[in-house]
Amino acid sequence: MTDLYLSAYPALAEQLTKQGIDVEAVKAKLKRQHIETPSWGYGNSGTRFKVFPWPGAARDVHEKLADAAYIHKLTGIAPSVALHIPWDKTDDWNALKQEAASLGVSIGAINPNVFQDQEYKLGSICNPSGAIREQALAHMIECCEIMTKTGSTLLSLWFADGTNYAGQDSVIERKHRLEWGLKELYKHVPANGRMLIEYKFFEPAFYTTDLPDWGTSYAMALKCGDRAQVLVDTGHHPQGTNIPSIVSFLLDEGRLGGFHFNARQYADDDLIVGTTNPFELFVIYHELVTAGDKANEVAYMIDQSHNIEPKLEAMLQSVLNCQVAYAKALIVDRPRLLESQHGGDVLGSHRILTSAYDTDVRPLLAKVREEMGIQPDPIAAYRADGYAAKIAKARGSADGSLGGYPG
Ligand code: AFD
Ligand code: MN
Ligand code: MN
Repeated sequence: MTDLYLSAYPALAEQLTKQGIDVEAVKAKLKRQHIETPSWGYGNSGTRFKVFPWPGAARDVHEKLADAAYIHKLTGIAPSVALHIPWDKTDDWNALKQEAASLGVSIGAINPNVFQDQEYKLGSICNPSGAIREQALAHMIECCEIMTKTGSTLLSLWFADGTNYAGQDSVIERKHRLEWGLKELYKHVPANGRMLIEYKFFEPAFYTTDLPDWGTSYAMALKCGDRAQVLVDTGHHPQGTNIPSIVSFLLDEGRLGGFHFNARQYADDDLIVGTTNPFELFVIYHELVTAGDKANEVAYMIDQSHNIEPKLEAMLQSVLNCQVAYAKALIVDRPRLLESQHGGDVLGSHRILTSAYDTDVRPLLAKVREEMGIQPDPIAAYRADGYAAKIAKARGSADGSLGGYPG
């Protein structure tokens, strides 16, 4: 297949050039793509019902870094790894930073965990107890210190806060507590760092959620300051929500901080990126490319926990699906699209977009990888080499979740 894709490249390049696309510029952009993988995607995790131990799943932060480095080696575009605290806590952050660098990756977003301790049963910074709110804040401030020690520039916040029953707590008071907590925390974010506020419309709370949607995250970000932005997790919306339009609004306002990519069919399913929603993923990337420089700082992160599928292959596929979507977005004929839009041509405009989506970009990506000095077909390379078998043998099947989402 690899040869087939590479040999199809000249014809594709010629066709794109005829359409006015600067193929060399497209390739240069593809080589600079950066998708961050999550440490928690490499450890065991499960559903609410069961953790199925995966042979070779990473058992500690060192093994997670090694696996992330392996995905980067195969793809060339996954050079950083997000950490979850305290799951990935270590005594020596400098040593961990060096260890990552020696593996060819860097430490990406720091994710505080204010949902797993017993105290957080009624929430973290929105908890009715002032002492628990302070405890949550102190943990997140510690995460800001970890950012400085690891060289991370992103604090990525997600709260499990909400209520299950009408009248359970004062929604207004919870809003005030949220605002207090975020503003206090913002003071501690390193000067070169950003604070990303994630939202999710339900779960684990089922009646109200304190940060249910992008509008709430956006409003909170405005109250905090310029370096507070919204994080869009593609799995966190009600059915039918138009995510690309949220993306374009936030981009234009300078408040799109980053993504947690995954796919969902029903709720927050955390499936491989682009498996249920390839067109949506493409349109998201189209909005990003269209926004030009306004998208420069956006952080592209994967947020998935694979429970029944091979973890490394699933992560690899996710990175590759982002690459395909980006490549297709880069070959949209934007000048012609704009002209068509201004002329009010409804279907003509739509077709200009779908014509890029319908293009088989696999030859282009094979060429890009060849030029980057990596295997043109990363899935074939993964299946042919012995890394997964080697770690399965060395690590075995551990019990429990070990730094991932428990069942
Ligand atoms: C939870 C949330 C969310 C968040 C993650 C971070 O659903 O996706 O990003 O925790 O800890 O899974
Ligand atoms: Mn997420
Ligand atoms: Mn989620």
